[in-house]
Amino acid sequence: MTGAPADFRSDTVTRPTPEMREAIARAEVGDDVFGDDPTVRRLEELAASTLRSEAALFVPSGTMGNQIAVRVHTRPGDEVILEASSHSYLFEAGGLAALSGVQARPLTGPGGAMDLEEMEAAIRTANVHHPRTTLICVENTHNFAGGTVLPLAWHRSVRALADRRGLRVHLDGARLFNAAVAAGVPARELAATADSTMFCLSKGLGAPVGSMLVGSRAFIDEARRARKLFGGGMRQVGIIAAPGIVALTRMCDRLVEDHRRARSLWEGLRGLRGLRLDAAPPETNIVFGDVEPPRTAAALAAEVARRSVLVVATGPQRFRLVTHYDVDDAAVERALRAFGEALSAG
Ligand code: TLP
Repeated sequence: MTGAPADFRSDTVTRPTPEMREAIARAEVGDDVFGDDPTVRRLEELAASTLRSEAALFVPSGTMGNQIAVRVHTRPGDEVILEASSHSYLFEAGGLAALSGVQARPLTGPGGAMDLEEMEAAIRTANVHHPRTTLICVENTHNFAGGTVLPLAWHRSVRALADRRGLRVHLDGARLFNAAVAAGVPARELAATADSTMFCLSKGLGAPVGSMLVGSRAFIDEARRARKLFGGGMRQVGIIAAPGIVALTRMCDRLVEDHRRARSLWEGLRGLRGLRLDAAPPETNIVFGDVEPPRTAAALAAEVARRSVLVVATGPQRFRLVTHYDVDDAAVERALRAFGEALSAG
């Protein structure tokens, strides 16, 4: 690892573990569009049984998983309630409008947990002028709220509201297992509150590619069609499903280490003059901070990059660090040193 930068830009940057590379080499494959890839089938069964759902679908990315879910749950012209800083709203290239022809109704809430009363008030009434509200999208952990964990009780209240008003719920659980491990709640309990759940293999779980979409058999049958429509039907894809199986069976419990390291980063960074860190410590593996002007986050990121530490600027002052399998305690130390030097260097 000497010479390699300590890369805190995202937990998407992890390289496959030796065990994953071995699984890739050994994977049995077939044409998955024909349903012939035994490794993909194993992964889909594993994902479905882990979340106690009827069925699952392997998709190339979290973005595609979310967008397929929206496509299946809605019709063009519908309105989707979602959080104003959610990934589906901010970072999926306008997919809601472009791919499903729906409009977003963004709401806010502390830590990414939309207010239940506001949510209920936002549901459209039967009126020829109105779009139909058909879907609520929720995100846990919530990335841009700071990797926050949304409580199971909140998810259950969203479920109850959706049932009362005849809406569907999609859970963007890109980091579902981070939420589960941090809250001490089985991931299946969170997923049980949604009609569909997407989780990523390629983030904290360390797989090189891929996400899972999980739900009822009927939902997954439709999702499989939408995946084809979006160009995500893949062929001998067992070679990338195989590391996903390793990810799901071996990499969940160790996420507590990432959370511990994120906390160390937060503790170290908040002691540095010129930075403002959130008052509450990170609940999972994401740390956000602001650099005081006139410095900019981009300039700070460039300064620490010169010291072989990579972070992203997410706003003029705001920056983000994410811990993962490929950053150890020494990388955390290195990051703290790099920030300290960068801030004192003028
Ligand atoms: N998040 C990425 C960036 O796109 C911001 C990151 O580095 O955090 N849902 C959530 C909550 C996500 O954070 C992400 C990726 C996705 C969906 C999309 O997953 P991919 O990158 O597989 O399309």
